[in-house]
Amino acid sequence: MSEGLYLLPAGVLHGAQAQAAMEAGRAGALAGARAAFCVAQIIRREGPGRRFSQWMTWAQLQEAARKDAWLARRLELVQRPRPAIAGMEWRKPLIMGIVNVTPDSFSDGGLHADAQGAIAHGRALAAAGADILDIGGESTRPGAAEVPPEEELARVIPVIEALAREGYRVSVDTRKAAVMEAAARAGAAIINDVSALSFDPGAPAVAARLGLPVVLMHARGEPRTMQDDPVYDDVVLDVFDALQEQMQKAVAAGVAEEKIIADPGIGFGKTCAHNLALMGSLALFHGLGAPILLGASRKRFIGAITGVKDAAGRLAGSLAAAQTALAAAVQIVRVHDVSETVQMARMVEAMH
Ligand code: 8Y7
Repeated sequence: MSEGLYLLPAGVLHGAQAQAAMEAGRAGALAGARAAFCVAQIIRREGPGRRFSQWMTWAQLQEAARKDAWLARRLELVQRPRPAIAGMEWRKPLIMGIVNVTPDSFSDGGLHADAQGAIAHGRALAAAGADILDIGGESTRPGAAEVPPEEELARVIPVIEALAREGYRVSVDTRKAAVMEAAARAGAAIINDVSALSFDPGAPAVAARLGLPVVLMHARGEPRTMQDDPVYDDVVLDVFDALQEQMQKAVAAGVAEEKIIADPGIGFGKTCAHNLALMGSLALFHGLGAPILLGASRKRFIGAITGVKDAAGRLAGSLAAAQTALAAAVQIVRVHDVSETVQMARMVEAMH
Protein backbone atom coordinates (compact mmCIF):
# COMPACT_ATOMS: atom_id res chain seq x y z
CA MET A 1 0.00 0.00 0.00
CA SER A 2 1.39 3.35 -1.05
CA GLU A 3 -0.48 5.92 0.93
CA GLY A 4 0.39 9.50 0.11
CA LEU A 5 0.51 9.03 -3.64
CA TYR A 6 -1.00 11.67 -5.90
CA LEU A 7 -2.17 11.03 -9.43
CA LEU A 8 -2.05 13.76 -12.07
CA PRO A 9 -3.93 12.71 -15.22
CA ALA A 10 -2.23 14.22 -18.28
CA GLY A 11 -2.39 13.96 -22.02
CA VAL A 12 -6.09 14.78 -21.71
CA LEU A 13 -8.17 14.06 -24.81
CA HIS A 14 -11.69 15.26 -25.56
CA GLY A 15 -14.65 14.37 -27.73
CA ALA A 16 -14.20 11.91 -30.58
CA GLN A 17 -10.48 11.55 -29.89
CA ALA A 18 -11.14 10.60 -26.26
CA GLN A 19 -13.68 7.98 -27.33
CA ALA A 20 -11.35 6.50 -29.95
CA ALA A 21 -8.36 6.33 -27.58
CA MET A 22 -10.46 4.65 -24.86
CA GLU A 23 -11.81 2.11 -27.37
CA ALA A 24 -8.25 1.40 -28.47
CA GLY A 25 -7.31 0.78 -24.82
CA ARG A 26 -4.76 3.60 -24.92
CA ALA A 27 -6.52 6.02 -22.56
CA GLY A 28 -8.62 5.89 -19.40
CA ALA A 29 -11.90 7.66 -18.70
CA LEU A 30 -11.56 10.89 -16.78
CA ALA A 31 -14.38 11.88 -14.39
CA GLY A 32 -16.98 9.59 -15.93
CA ALA A 33 -15.62 9.73 -19.48
CA ARG A 34 -16.20 13.44 -20.07
CA ALA A 35 -12.64 13.23 -21.33
CA ALA A 36 -9.82 10.69 -21.32
CA PHE A 37 -6.18 10.70 -20.28
CA CYS A 38 -3.38 8.71 -21.84
CA VAL A 39 -0.52 9.34 -19.40
CA ALA A 40 -0.31 10.19 -15.73
CA GLN A 41 2.23 11.53 -13.31
CA ILE A 42 2.46 9.65 -10.02
CA ILE A 43 3.69 12.03 -7.34
CA ARG A 44 4.95 11.39 -3.83
CA ARG A 45 6.15 13.91 -1.28
CA GLU A 46 9.81 13.51 -0.50
CA GLY A 47 10.65 15.84 2.35
CA PRO A 48 9.88 19.57 2.55
CA GLY A 49 9.15 21.06 -0.85
CA ARG A 50 10.46 17.98 -2.67
CA ARG A 51 8.63 15.54 -4.90
CA PHE A 52 9.36 12.14 -6.27
CA SER A 53 7.51 11.68 -9.53
CA GLN A 54 7.14 9.07 -12.18
CA TRP A 55 5.39 9.21 -15.56
CA MET A 56 3.32 6.26 -16.67
CA THR A 57 1.34 5.42 -19.76
CA TRP A 58 -2.27 4.33 -19.28
CA ALA A 59 -1.21 0.69 -19.65
CA GLN A 60 1.57 1.07 -17.05
CA LEU A 61 -0.81 2.82 -14.68
CA GLN A 62 -3.34 -0.02 -14.89
CA GLU A 63 -0.55 -2.52 -14.23
CA ALA A 64 0.70 -0.53 -11.23
CA ALA A 65 -2.84 -0.22 -9.83
CA ARG A 66 -3.24 -4.00 -9.93
CA LYS A 67 -0.37 -4.27 -7.43
CA ASP A 68 -1.20 -1.26 -5.30
CA ALA A 69 -4.61 -0.99 -3.62
CA TRP A 70 -4.10 2.64 -2.71
CA LEU A 71 -3.26 3.64 -6.27
CA ALA A 72 -6.24 1.61 -7.48
CA ARG A 73 -8.50 3.56 -5.14
CA ARG A 74 -7.14 6.90 -6.34
CA LEU A 75 -7.58 5.79 -9.94
CA GLU A 76 -11.17 4.83 -9.24
CA LEU A 77 -11.87 8.28 -7.79
CA VAL A 78 -10.31 9.95 -10.84
CA GLN A 79 -12.40 7.87 -13.23
CA ARG A 80 -15.79 7.23 -11.62
CA PRO A 81 -18.92 8.89 -13.01
CA ARG A 82 -20.04 11.97 -11.11
CA PRO A 83 -23.73 11.68 -10.13
CA ALA A 84 -26.02 14.53 -11.20
CA ILE A 85 -26.21 17.42 -8.71
CA ALA A 86 -29.13 19.90 -8.73
CA GLY A 87 -30.02 18.76 -12.24
CA MET A 88 -26.45 19.19 -13.49
CA GLU A 89 -25.38 16.10 -15.42
CA TRP A 90 -21.78 17.00 -16.32
CA ARG A 91 -22.10 16.13 -20.00
CA LYS A 92 -20.75 19.52 -20.97
CA PRO A 93 -18.93 22.20 -19.03
CA LEU A 94 -21.21 24.51 -17.06
CA ILE A 95 -20.85 28.25 -16.70
CA MET A 96 -21.54 29.91 -13.34
CA GLY A 97 -22.24 33.64 -13.74
CA ILE A 98 -21.25 36.02 -10.95
CA VAL A 99 -23.93 38.31 -9.51
CA ASN A 100 -22.45 40.62 -6.90
CA VAL A 101 -24.80 42.42 -4.55
CA THR A 102 -21.98 44.20 -2.76
CA PRO A 103 -21.23 47.90 -2.84
CA ASP A 104 -17.49 47.17 -2.74
CA SER A 105 -17.00 44.37 -5.26
CA PHE A 106 -13.70 44.94 -6.98
CA SER A 107 -14.65 44.20 -10.54
CA ASP A 108 -17.88 46.08 -11.03
CA GLY A 109 -17.59 48.62 -8.23
CA GLY A 110 -21.12 48.65 -6.90
CA LEU A 111 -22.72 48.62 -10.34
CA HIS A 112 -25.30 46.07 -9.14
CA ALA A 113 -25.41 47.22 -5.56
CA ASP A 114 -29.18 47.42 -5.46
CA ALA A 115 -31.51 44.45 -5.73
CA GLN A 116 -33.20 45.52 -8.97
CA GLY A 117 -29.86 46.00 -10.66
CA ALA A 118 -28.59 42.62 -9.46
CA ILE A 119 -31.77 40.87 -10.59
CA ALA A 120 -31.49 42.47 -14.03
CA HIS A 121 -27.83 41.47 -14.18
CA GLY A 122 -28.72 37.87 -13.23
CA ARG A 123 -31.37 37.72 -15.97
CA ALA A 124 -28.89 39.03 -18.50
CA LEU A 125 -26.28 36.43 -17.50
CA ALA A 126 -28.86 33.65 -17.77
CA ALA A 127 -29.90 34.92 -21.21
CA ALA A 128 -26.23 34.88 -22.20
CA GLY A 129 -26.09 31.18 -21.29
CA ALA A 130 -25.17 30.94 -17.61
CA ASP A 131 -26.15 27.55 -16.14
CA ILE A 132 -25.88 28.82 -12.56
CA LEU A 133 -26.23 32.31 -11.08
CA ASP A 134 -23.92 32.78 -8.09
CA ILE A 135 -25.32 35.45 -5.81
CA GLY A 136 -23.10 36.96 -3.15
CA GLY A 137 -23.50 39.83 -0.71
CA GLU A 138 -20.15 39.75 1.05
CA SER A 139 -17.04 40.70 -0.88
CA THR A 140 -14.29 38.18 -0.21
CA ARG A 141 -11.69 39.96 -2.29
CA PRO A 142 -8.25 40.30 -0.68
CA GLY A 143 -8.40 42.85 2.15
CA ALA A 144 -12.20 42.94 2.38
CA ALA A 145 -13.89 43.40 5.74
CA GLU A 146 -16.64 41.17 7.10
CA VAL A 147 -20.30 42.02 6.50
CA PRO A 148 -22.80 41.59 9.39
CA PRO A 149 -25.33 38.80 8.70
CA GLU A 150 -28.36 41.16 8.68
CA GLU A 151 -26.73 43.29 6.01
CA GLU A 152 -25.78 40.26 3.93
CA LEU A 153 -29.32 38.86 4.20
CA ALA A 154 -30.87 42.18 3.17
CA ARG A 155 -28.63 42.25 0.10
CA VAL A 156 -28.96 38.72 -1.23
CA ILE A 157 -32.36 37.33 -0.25
CA PRO A 158 -34.54 39.56 -2.49
CA VAL A 159 -32.25 38.79 -5.43
CA ILE A 160 -32.24 35.02 -4.82
CA GLU A 161 -36.01 35.01 -4.36
CA ALA A 162 -36.66 36.83 -7.63
CA LEU A 163 -34.21 34.84 -9.75
CA ALA A 164 -35.13 31.44 -8.27
CA ARG A 165 -38.83 32.22 -8.80
CA GLU A 166 -38.07 32.87 -12.46
CA GLY A 167 -36.69 29.35 -12.71
CA TYR A 168 -32.95 30.01 -12.71
CA ARG A 169 -30.54 27.69 -10.89
CA VAL A 170 -29.15 29.89 -8.13
CA SER A 171 -26.19 29.38 -5.83
CA VAL A 172 -25.65 31.48 -2.73
CA ASP A 173 -22.10 32.66 -2.13
CA THR A 174 -21.91 32.86 1.67
CA ARG A 175 -19.92 31.67 4.66
CA LYS A 176 -22.77 32.13 7.14
CA ALA A 177 -25.23 29.46 8.30
CA ALA A 178 -28.09 31.98 8.72
CA VAL A 179 -27.66 33.16 5.15
CA MET A 180 -27.51 29.58 3.84
CA GLU A 181 -30.75 28.83 5.62
CA ALA A 182 -32.62 31.91 4.38
CA ALA A 183 -31.22 31.45 0.87
CA ALA A 184 -32.49 27.88 0.77
CA ARG A 185 -35.96 29.09 1.77
CA ALA A 186 -35.74 31.72 -0.96
CA GLY A 187 -35.04 29.00 -3.54
CA ALA A 188 -31.25 28.70 -3.77
CA ALA A 189 -30.24 25.30 -5.14
CA ILE A 190 -26.54 25.32 -4.26
CA ILE A 191 -24.38 26.64 -1.40
CA ASN A 192 -21.05 28.16 -2.44
CA ASP A 193 -18.84 28.62 0.61
CA VAL A 194 -15.35 30.05 0.07
CA SER A 195 -14.44 28.85 3.57
CA ALA A 196 -15.51 25.25 2.86
CA LEU A 197 -17.96 25.38 5.82
CA SER A 198 -15.18 26.38 8.23
CA PHE A 199 -15.99 30.07 8.88
CA ASP A 200 -19.29 29.63 10.73
CA PRO A 201 -19.26 26.81 13.32
CA GLY A 202 -22.98 26.30 12.59
CA ALA A 203 -22.50 25.92 8.83
CA PRO A 204 -21.72 22.18 8.52
CA ALA A 205 -24.86 21.13 10.42
CA VAL A 206 -27.06 23.61 8.56
CA ALA A 207 -25.69 22.57 5.16
CA ALA A 208 -26.29 18.94 6.09
CA ARG A 209 -29.84 19.61 7.27
CA LEU A 210 -30.73 21.66 4.18
CA GLY A 211 -29.48 18.83 1.99
CA LEU A 212 -28.31 21.23 -0.70
CA PRO A 213 -25.22 20.64 -2.82
CA VAL A 214 -22.20 22.48 -1.44
CA VAL A 215 -19.15 23.97 -3.15
CA LEU A 216 -16.21 23.52 -0.80
CA MET A 217 -13.55 26.02 -1.81
CA HIS A 218 -10.01 26.01 -0.49
CA ALA A 219 -8.81 29.21 1.15
CA ARG A 220 -5.84 29.94 3.37
CA GLY A 221 -6.66 32.46 6.10
CA GLU A 222 -9.23 35.24 6.24
CA PRO A 223 -9.96 37.58 3.28
CA ARG A 224 -8.62 40.54 5.26
CA THR A 225 -5.17 39.01 5.70
CA MET A 226 -4.98 36.04 3.31
CA GLN A 227 -2.57 37.66 0.84
CA ASP A 228 0.01 38.45 3.55
CA ASP A 229 2.75 36.13 2.34
CA PRO A 230 1.02 32.75 2.12
CA VAL A 231 3.48 29.84 2.34
CA TYR A 232 2.96 26.25 1.24
CA ASP A 233 5.21 23.23 1.25
CA ASP A 234 3.91 22.15 -2.18
CA VAL A 235 0.87 24.27 -3.05
CA VAL A 236 -0.81 21.76 -5.37
CA LEU A 237 -0.48 18.83 -2.98
CA ASP A 238 -1.27 20.96 0.09
CA VAL A 239 -4.49 22.27 -1.46
CA PHE A 240 -5.43 18.74 -2.52
CA ASP A 241 -4.89 17.42 1.03
CA ALA A 242 -6.81 20.33 2.58
CA LEU A 243 -9.78 19.84 0.25
CA GLN A 244 -9.78 16.12 0.90
CA GLU A 245 -9.87 16.79 4.64
CA GLN A 246 -12.63 19.38 4.29
CA MET A 247 -14.68 16.95 2.22
CA GLN A 248 -14.27 14.31 4.91
CA LYS A 249 -15.31 16.80 7.60
CA ALA A 250 -18.39 17.83 5.64
CA VAL A 251 -19.38 14.18 5.17
CA ALA A 252 -18.83 13.53 8.88
CA ALA A 253 -21.18 16.45 9.61
CA GLY A 254 -23.86 14.83 7.45
CA VAL A 255 -23.36 16.43 4.02
CA ALA A 256 -23.97 13.81 1.31
CA GLU A 257 -20.68 12.96 -0.39
CA GLU A 258 -22.27 12.96 -3.84
CA LYS A 259 -23.45 16.55 -3.32
CA ILE A 260 -19.98 18.01 -2.82
CA ILE A 261 -18.24 20.11 -5.48
CA ALA A 262 -14.56 20.91 -4.88
CA ASP A 263 -12.71 24.11 -5.77
CA PRO A 264 -8.97 24.84 -5.36
CA GLY A 265 -9.78 28.50 -4.64
CA ILE A 266 -7.66 30.53 -7.04
CA GLY A 267 -6.47 33.75 -5.36
CA PHE A 268 -7.52 32.84 -1.84
CA GLY A 269 -4.30 32.91 0.19
CA LYS A 270 -2.15 32.23 -2.88
CA THR A 271 0.60 34.13 -4.63
CA CYS A 272 0.72 34.51 -8.40
CA ALA A 273 3.13 31.54 -8.55
CA HIS A 274 0.78 29.44 -6.39
CA ASN A 275 -2.15 30.23 -8.69
CA LEU A 276 -0.13 29.33 -11.77
CA ALA A 277 0.99 26.05 -10.23
CA LEU A 278 -2.64 25.16 -9.46
CA MET A 279 -3.78 26.15 -12.97
CA GLY A 280 -1.10 23.86 -14.38
CA SER A 281 -2.24 20.83 -12.36
CA LEU A 282 -6.03 21.15 -12.29
CA ALA A 283 -6.62 17.56 -13.42
CA LEU A 284 -5.03 16.33 -10.16
CA PHE A 285 -8.19 17.47 -8.34
CA HIS A 286 -10.28 14.86 -10.17
CA GLY A 287 -8.63 12.53 -7.65
CA LEU A 288 -10.99 13.96 -5.03
CA GLY A 289 -13.76 12.06 -6.81
CA ALA A 290 -16.03 15.11 -7.01
CA PRO A 291 -16.97 17.59 -9.72
CA ILE A 292 -14.57 20.54 -9.79
CA LEU A 293 -15.37 24.24 -9.94
CA LEU A 294 -12.80 26.86 -10.89
CA GLY A 295 -12.98 30.62 -10.47
CA ALA A 296 -10.15 32.59 -12.06
CA SER A 297 -12.19 35.30 -13.76
CA ARG A 298 -10.55 38.76 -13.66
CA LYS A 299 -8.42 37.79 -10.68
CA ARG A 300 -5.29 39.63 -9.65
CA PHE A 301 -2.83 37.01 -10.92
CA ILE A 302 -4.21 37.56 -14.42
CA GLY A 303 -3.49 41.25 -14.00
CA ALA A 304 0.02 40.42 -12.79
CA ILE A 305 0.76 38.25 -15.85
CA THR A 306 -0.90 40.43 -18.50
CA GLY A 307 -0.15 43.84 -17.01
CA VAL A 308 -3.85 44.80 -17.08
CA LYS A 309 -4.53 46.77 -13.89
CA ASP A 310 -8.25 47.33 -14.46
CA ALA A 311 -10.09 44.11 -13.49
CA ALA A 312 -12.82 44.63 -16.10
CA GLY A 313 -10.13 44.65 -18.81
CA ARG A 314 -8.90 41.13 -18.01
CA LEU A 315 -11.26 39.29 -20.39
CA ALA A 316 -8.59 37.73 -22.60
CA GLY A 317 -6.61 36.39 -19.65
CA SER A 318 -9.82 35.17 -18.02
CA LEU A 319 -10.83 33.29 -21.17
CA ALA A 320 -7.39 31.66 -21.31
CA ALA A 321 -7.79 30.52 -17.70
CA ALA A 322 -11.32 29.21 -18.34
CA GLN A 323 -10.13 27.37 -21.45
CA THR A 324 -7.31 25.78 -19.46
CA ALA A 325 -9.89 24.62 -16.92
CA LEU A 326 -12.06 23.10 -19.67
CA ALA A 327 -9.00 21.37 -21.15
CA ALA A 328 -8.48 19.74 -17.74
CA ALA A 329 -12.13 18.58 -17.78
CA VAL A 330 -13.14 20.91 -14.94
CA GLN A 331 -16.93 20.73 -14.71
CA ILE A 332 -17.88 24.31 -13.74
CA VAL A 333 -16.19 27.65 -14.41
CA ARG A 334 -17.24 30.72 -12.42
CA VAL A 335 -16.99 33.88 -14.51
CA HIS A 336 -18.01 37.51 -14.86
CA ASP A 337 -18.07 37.51 -18.68
CA VAL A 338 -20.69 34.85 -19.33
CA SER A 339 -21.46 35.60 -22.97
CA GLU A 340 -17.80 35.47 -24.02
CA THR A 341 -17.08 32.35 -21.94
CA VAL A 342 -20.11 30.54 -23.39
CA GLN A 343 -18.90 31.41 -26.90
CA MET A 344 -15.44 30.09 -26.07
CA ALA A 345 -16.83 26.85 -24.59
CA ARG A 346 -19.06 26.30 -27.64
CA MET A 347 -16.14 26.77 -30.01
CA VAL A 348 -13.94 24.38 -28.03
CA GLU A 349 -16.70 21.77 -27.92
CA ALA A 350 -17.43 22.08 -31.63
CA MET A 351 -13.76 21.60 -32.48
CA HIS A 352 -13.65 18.39 -30.42
C1 8Y7 B 1 -14.47 32.28 -5.97
C2 8Y7 B 1 -15.70 32.17 -5.31
C3 8Y7 B 1 -15.04 34.24 -5.27
C4 8Y7 B 1 -13.88 31.10 -6.49
C5 8Y7 B 1 -15.80 29.91 -5.65
C6 8Y7 B 1 -13.80 36.79 -7.11
C7 8Y7 B 1 -17.21 33.74 -4.13
C8 8Y7 B 1 -13.63 36.61 -5.67
N1 8Y7 B 1 -14.08 33.58 -5.96
N2 8Y7 B 1 -16.36 31.00 -5.15
N3 8Y7 B 1 -16.03 33.41 -4.88
N4 8Y7 B 1 -14.60 29.93 -6.31
N5 8Y7 B 1 -16.41 28.71 -5.51
O1 8Y7 B 1 -12.81 37.30 -7.71
O2 8Y7 B 1 -12.80 31.06 -7.07
O3 8Y7 B 1 -14.82 36.51 -7.71
S1 8Y7 B 1 -15.05 35.94 -4.89
